Amino acid sequence: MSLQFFSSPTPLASDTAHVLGAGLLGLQAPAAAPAWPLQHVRAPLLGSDGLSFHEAWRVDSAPLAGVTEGIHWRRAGDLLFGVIELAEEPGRSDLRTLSEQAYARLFRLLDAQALPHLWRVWNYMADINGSADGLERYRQFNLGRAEAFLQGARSVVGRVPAACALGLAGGPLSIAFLAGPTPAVPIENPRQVSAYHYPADYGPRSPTFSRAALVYPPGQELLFISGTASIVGHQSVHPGDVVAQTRESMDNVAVVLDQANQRSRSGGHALGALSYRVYIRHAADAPRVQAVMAERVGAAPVVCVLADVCRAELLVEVEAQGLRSL
Ligand code: 3EB
Repeated sequence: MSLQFFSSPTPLASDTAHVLGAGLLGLQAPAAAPAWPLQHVRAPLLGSDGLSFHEAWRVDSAPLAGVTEGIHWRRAGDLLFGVIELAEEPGRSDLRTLSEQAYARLFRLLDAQALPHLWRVWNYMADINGSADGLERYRQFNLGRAEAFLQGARSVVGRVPAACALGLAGGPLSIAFLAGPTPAVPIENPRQVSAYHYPADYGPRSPTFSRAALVYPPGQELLFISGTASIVGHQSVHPGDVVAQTRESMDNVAVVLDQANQRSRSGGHALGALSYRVYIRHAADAPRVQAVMAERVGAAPVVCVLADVCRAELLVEVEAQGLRSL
């Protein structure tokens, strides 16, 4: 069983039987409802000609598929990819409760599939910096997520998945995940306080993610670098300066990569051999962000999308992944 990652500005050629799951970035809706779990990130692409960008995880055996408690999933061997989208109904649901429900369902699925270990989670929600009942919506999300981790008998510190959490202009709470049979090897950043140890000034529950994770599909090593922003210690730095924030984010990515490579069993991942997704708060900043990215990662693929980072003063966030054989 081997896993492959494909990305392209055009729809992927239709070897549909072997798609484990996919992501679609851009405002354009998918042409037809796909047979595989798809996370549609409804955000404008920045600085590219196309309207959408397609990413897919492919496997070399036919996956099992199902829909369990609203989670669309596919499983190949011991790899499980799934997507859950929950709409917020005004007056009937709050983001904290919805987040808790989404993660509770997810953990029930993982337990039922006997693949208990979350490796990587992609979280998107509307109006992430908005407030409801006096609490920022991102902080409500953190409350619900942490409660579900605890309810699901998962640790909220240490062995936690790599993740990102971004705001979009609208749409449901959308959570995609990759899970497997073995624990992810969590990687932290010595320049940053671990997010799960952020002090209470950032919300009543700290975010539940690691700075990166090394995970092991059979014969392979997959590195996920979580959403990485201009944070040193626990503080946001370079407010208002998108170029300095992008450089600081990439300094953090480089340190996380170095930490991961100290534990790598594949010979190590190179900065220029990863695939990058960059979230930019203001569309007008895209050219300056892209110039810094080119300076730091050369010709490596970088997809930029318009999205809100989880602290109002943060203008940019970078995530990356790399796959190597063992
Ligand atoms: C940070 O370092 C920036 O809540 O899952 C990055 C990656 C961020 C993941 C999450 C949040 C999350 O705190 C924000």
